[in-house]
Amino acid sequence: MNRRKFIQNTALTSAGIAAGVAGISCKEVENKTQDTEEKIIASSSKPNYISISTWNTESANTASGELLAQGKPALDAIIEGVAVEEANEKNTTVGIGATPDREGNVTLDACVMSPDGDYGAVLAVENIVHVAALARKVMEETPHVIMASKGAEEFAYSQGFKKEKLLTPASEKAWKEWLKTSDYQPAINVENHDTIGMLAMDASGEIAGVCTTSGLGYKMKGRVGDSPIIGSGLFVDNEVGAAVATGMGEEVLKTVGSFLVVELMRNGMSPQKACEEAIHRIVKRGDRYKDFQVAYIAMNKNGETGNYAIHPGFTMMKYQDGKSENIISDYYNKA
Ligand code: SD4
Repeated sequence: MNRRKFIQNTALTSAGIAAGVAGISCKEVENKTQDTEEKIIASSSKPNYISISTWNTESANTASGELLAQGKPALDAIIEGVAVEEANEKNTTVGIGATPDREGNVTLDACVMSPDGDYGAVLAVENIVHVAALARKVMEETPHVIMASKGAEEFAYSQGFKKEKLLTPASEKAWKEWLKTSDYQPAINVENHDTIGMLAMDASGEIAGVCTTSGLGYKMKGRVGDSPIIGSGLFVDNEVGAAVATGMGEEVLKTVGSFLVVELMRNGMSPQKACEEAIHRIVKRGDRYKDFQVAYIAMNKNGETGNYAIHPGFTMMKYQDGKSENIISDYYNKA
């Protein structure tokens, strides 16, 4: 018996019994059966593979999605996917060309989590473009999970990473312009690009996640945000799902946001509801949310996804079964 037939027969039998008990007609039974069948099929329509990422990061997410389509593991797909934007000089929030700290140093943060629940991160690294790949090296080639600053940079060279100048003429010019006022007020949405958080489920159903960023533009020297911190910027539990954050890292850290989203999904919430609840945890801490943006994206083991932000302007890229779309996120601040 094929699956559709099985679902139909199962639904018919239960609906028939229910009709006998409730005293309703055969036609009504048939209609109810169709409803039930559609609901069962909808809830079990898991994508073959899926990649989602924060903001309008189409090139990175499509690169990941296409690798998944070729049957590549989720972990490889996301690292190669974000590498596309890390190498893009025009992207001012990741890799080469990223906005520096207020002293002109470009320092990058990244982390990765595997389907096995392993994790690796690098904090405040200079001169290395592909910090997501470096975080993977920390995870796979060292007994540690986090490496910071100079030590992480030296480890990168030992692994064959090249030394590169991350401050481009354009980012240097923008920094010098900023120095004229030195006004540190992170914009609610940094237009077009931002931290790239990416989650993927491969054809075997395995989930992995990554986050790569230069953090907040013109931050204090040494400042590290949520992005490379397990449970805050990113969390993956291959039995449940995964979540990743973007926006004001200080606020995500205080609520351990990505872990919270995954735990809410573990307790039965959809990815969408879980993202909404994690945002509510932030906004209920007081009116300060009016001045900063935070957004989450999430996926569960069934390939269902969710996204939610404090303010309008956030979008999520989704590549699923050969199709790429940019989804405009719902948000809390409708005032
Ligand atoms: C941070 N969460 O360093 C990052 C920055 C970011 O949108 O995502 N900005 O706080």
